[in-house]
Amino acid sequence: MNFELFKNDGQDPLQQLRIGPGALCLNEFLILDDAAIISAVQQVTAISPFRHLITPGGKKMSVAMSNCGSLGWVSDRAGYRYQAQDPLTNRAWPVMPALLLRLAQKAALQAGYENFQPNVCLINRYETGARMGLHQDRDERNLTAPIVSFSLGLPATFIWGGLERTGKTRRFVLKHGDVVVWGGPDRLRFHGVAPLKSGHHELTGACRINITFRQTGT
Ligand code: MD3
Ligand code: FE
Repeated sequence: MNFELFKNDGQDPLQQLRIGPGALCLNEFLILDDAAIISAVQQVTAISPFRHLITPGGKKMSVAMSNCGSLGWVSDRAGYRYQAQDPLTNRAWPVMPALLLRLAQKAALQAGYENFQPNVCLINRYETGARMGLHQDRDERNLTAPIVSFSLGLPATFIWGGLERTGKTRRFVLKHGDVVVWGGPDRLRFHGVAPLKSGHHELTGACRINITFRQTGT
């Protein structure tokens, strides 16, 4: 990640950057496990394939999604929600691969969150031009738990706003191997992702993969 206001000067041996009171970026945290993470994603999406969900407003999302864990995030004309069944297969979502759970918990711990037990793992695939408009993540019942996000493949410009939609935004780049842990007062910030620029990454090809780990009730 490259956050222009807080450039990492390389002096922090943990390569971590505080971007807000409750948000910490762990640069290249995933580098040693990147290939294993991508193969875990492929195992999940062989069972629950990537698909473009429909928003409640009837638009097809440009980001393709899948989930693993006991609940998955879905959207359709009826709204956004977490559910135990994949609507595409009518079966349970695949089990969260142990490697993904372990790395998400390790990152949360490093950011100071001791008992992170994510039951949702949302996997987003961005192809060229795919974007995510400014939104808040508030479908989770437990807003005290952080969200942990993994970025893999092509870089993306992340847009970080305030607690109101109209607030000032900042932009920074999320790169391959970066993890961001968002909690506390930063948990309800508006955020989005600018349209993905075309490119090639040796592990993911023309895509960016973002994985978010969440803890929620039903
Ligand atoms: C800041 N995904 O899936 S991850 C999402 O890169 C989502 O695919 C983006 O926003 C992506 O909902 C951003 C980073 C992230 C996730 C959750 C947050 C940042 C957040 C919740 C609160 C504040
Ligand atoms: Fe989000």
